[in-house]
Amino acid sequence: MIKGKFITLEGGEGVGKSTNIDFIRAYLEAHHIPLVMTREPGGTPLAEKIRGLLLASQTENISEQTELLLMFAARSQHINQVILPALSAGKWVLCDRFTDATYAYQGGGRRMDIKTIEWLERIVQGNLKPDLTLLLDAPVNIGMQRAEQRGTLDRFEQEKLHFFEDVRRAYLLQANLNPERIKVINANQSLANVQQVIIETLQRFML
Ligand code: Z5A
Repeated sequence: MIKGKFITLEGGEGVGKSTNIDFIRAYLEAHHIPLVMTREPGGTPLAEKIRGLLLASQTENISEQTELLLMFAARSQHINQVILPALSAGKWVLCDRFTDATYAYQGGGRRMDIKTIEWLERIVQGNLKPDLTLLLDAPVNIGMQRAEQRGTLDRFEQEKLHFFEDVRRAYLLQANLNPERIKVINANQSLANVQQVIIETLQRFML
């Protein structure tokens, strides 16, 4: 039986997920909420190995279908080993990316069939969906500039501008389709302002 709450943080390249997830964790912990913080792809030793395979630049071409199946393989392990046990124990789960990223990157960026993604989502997740998703949104060039300042680019980060434009469009479509769950936050403003909106959103969610 699920007792905890499941919150996910989403957004394109360099929009500030890593920066803000620590902020959200601190906010929830200050409210004495028992919390597990995790990420996708990854979150268990096996799923982290799959993440390594997915992010590393490979000499062998990874087909789109392989990429999609690896995302869901990692997710299946993560859900069963970490997310469901934590939620059942009454903990909240705060996750850096989840299935909305699959709709955005594999569906939008790679243009894979959405029905296939929906089908895998049903198999792997059953009824599990986040209770709240914070979608950090910024123009692609802003996020790319921020991310590039960090140096080496992973396999996804080497994609071209139009790929990230498609990812952003797909994320915003997901938000339009799920307005109750997905809250879009303008990440193209000062960090202080972004975090003020995050607090307001969390306060409404916790009422
Ligand atoms: N992926 C997928 O394809 N399908 C899936 O189903 C899933 C994932 C789950 C790994 O994700 C890749 O997996 C991801 C999609 C794919 N690839 N990409 N691209 P990840 O979460 O590890 O990777 P990421 O997108 O590369 O995250 P990121 O680049 O680390 O971005 P970020 O965490 O959103 O940004 P950040 O590190 O917090 O911020 C970047 C810089 O901007 C940093 O210097 C900050 O100090 C600065 N910053 C942040 N906010 C601001 C504001 N408001 N103003 C100014 N500067 C700021």
